[in-house]
Amino acid sequence: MATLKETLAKKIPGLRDEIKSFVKANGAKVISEVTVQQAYGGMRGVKSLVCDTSVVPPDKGLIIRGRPVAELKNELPEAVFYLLVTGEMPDQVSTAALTKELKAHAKVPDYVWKILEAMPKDSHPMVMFSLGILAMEKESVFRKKYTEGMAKTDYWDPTLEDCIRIIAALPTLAAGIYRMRFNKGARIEPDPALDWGADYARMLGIKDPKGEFANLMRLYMVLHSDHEGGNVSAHTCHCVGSALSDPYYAISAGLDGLAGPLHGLANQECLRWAIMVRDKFGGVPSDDQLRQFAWDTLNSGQVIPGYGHAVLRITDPRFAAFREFGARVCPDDDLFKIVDRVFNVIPDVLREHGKAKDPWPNVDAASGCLLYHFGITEFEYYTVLFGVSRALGMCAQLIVSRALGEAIERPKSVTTEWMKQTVK
Ligand code: HAX
Repeated sequence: MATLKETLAKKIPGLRDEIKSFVKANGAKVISEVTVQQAYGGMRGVKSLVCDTSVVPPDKGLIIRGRPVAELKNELPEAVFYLLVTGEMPDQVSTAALTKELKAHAKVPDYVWKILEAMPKDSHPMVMFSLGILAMEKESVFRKKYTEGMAKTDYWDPTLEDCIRIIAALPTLAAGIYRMRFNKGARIEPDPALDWGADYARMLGIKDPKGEFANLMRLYMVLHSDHEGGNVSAHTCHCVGSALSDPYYAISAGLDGLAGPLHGLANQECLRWAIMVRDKFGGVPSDDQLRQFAWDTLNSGQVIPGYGHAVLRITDPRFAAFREFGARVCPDDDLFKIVDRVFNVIPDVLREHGKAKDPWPNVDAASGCLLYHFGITEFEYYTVLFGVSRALGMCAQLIVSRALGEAIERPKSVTTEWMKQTVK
C-alpha cells in the first residue's frame, strides 16, 4: 500500500534528473518540422508538447501509461487517476485510500450553489460547471502557498492537493447542476461509503435497481479520462497552468475548450442526430434509409457527428467498449440499435464522400444513447459528464507538469506577411 502522494513523491527526483540530463544531452536535436499547411491548419501533427500520461497511436487508440484503455474498462476511475499521475496501477488498499481521501472533500461550498442559483435558468450546464469550479478558486492551496512563498521544487505538492479537492467535488457539483438546471428536485448529498463514480451516479438521482447505471458511470469516467496533451481541453489546461495559474483556473479553462461542438459537445450532437433518425423513420431505419439520411446531412454542409478524428484512424476502442456495454445492458433499445446500424453504414458513406481522413466512429458515437437509455435525456448535460471524467486527465497532466517544473508556454507566432517572405 502506498498513497498517490507517496508514490509520486518517490518518483519525482528520478524523473527530474532523467529529463534534465536528457535535455542537456539532446537539447539541440530536431524532432519535428512545421509546414505552412500545419501553421494554418490547427498545428495538426506538429510535435512540440510533452505528455506522459497517455498516447494515442492512430492505429491503436488510447493507451494510458502503457495500458490500452480496453484493459482498464473494469477499473475504478480513481485507480486510473492514480495510474495517470504516477504510471503505476494502485493495489486495492491504495485505491481505497484514494477513494476515502476524495470522499472527504466531496462537499461543494454553499457560496458556489448561491452563484449557480443566481444564473439565468437557461444557462448552458457547461457554463455552470466551469463557473462552479472557478468560483471555488478561493479554496486553492497552491495560490495560498505561492503567495506565502514556495520553492519551485515544491509546486507539485499543493497542485496535487488542489487537484484532489477539485476531482473530489466535481461529481457533487456536476450532479447538483443537473438537478438544479433540469428541475429534478433537491440536491442529493454525497455518500462517503460509495466510490467516486458510483456516488456521482447516485447523486444524479437516476433509479438504478441493478447497479448498471453506476457501472456505466464508472466506465464512462475511465474511457474519457485522458487523450494525450494536444487536444483542445488538455492543451488549454496545460497552457493556462504553465503561467502558474492554479488548477481551479486551469481546469475551468480546459473545460471551456471541451464545450466546443468539434470537441466535447459532439456527444450531444450525436444523440440529437440519432433521435432525428428515429423520429423521421418512426423507429430503426433500414440501411438504405440511413445511407440516404447521412448523405442529406453531408449535402447540407454538416458533419456526421461521432465520426472522424484528428488523430485516430481506426474504430475508437472507447466506442467499442460502450458498444459492448450497450449490447449487454440494452440490446433492444431503439436508439442503441440505430447507433449500431449507423456503425455499419457511415464508414462507407464517409469514404465515398472522400473528405474525412478517418471514417470510423469516435468515443462520442455511442455514449449518448446509453445515457439516454438510463433516463438522462437532457443532451445539453452530456458534455458535463465528459468534463467530470476529462478533469482526471487534465489534473494528472498538470500535476506531472508541476513535478517536472515545466516552463511557461510561449510559442512564436508569425504574420502572414512573414510566411509569404519566408516561403519565397
Ligand atoms: N462528417 C463529415 N465531414 C467530416 C467528418 C464527418 N464526421 N469528419 C471530418 N470531415 C471533414 C472535415 O470537416 C474536413 O472538411 P473540410 O476539408 O471541408 O474542412 C475534412 O473532412 C478533413 O477533416 P479531417 O482532417 O479528417 O478531420 P479534422 O482533424 O479536421 O477534424 C473532427 C476532426 C473530429 C473535428 C472531425 O472529424 C469532425 O468534425 N467530426 C464530427 C464531430 C465529432 O464527432 N467530434 C468529436 C471528436 C472526438 C472528440 O474530440 N471528442 O471530444
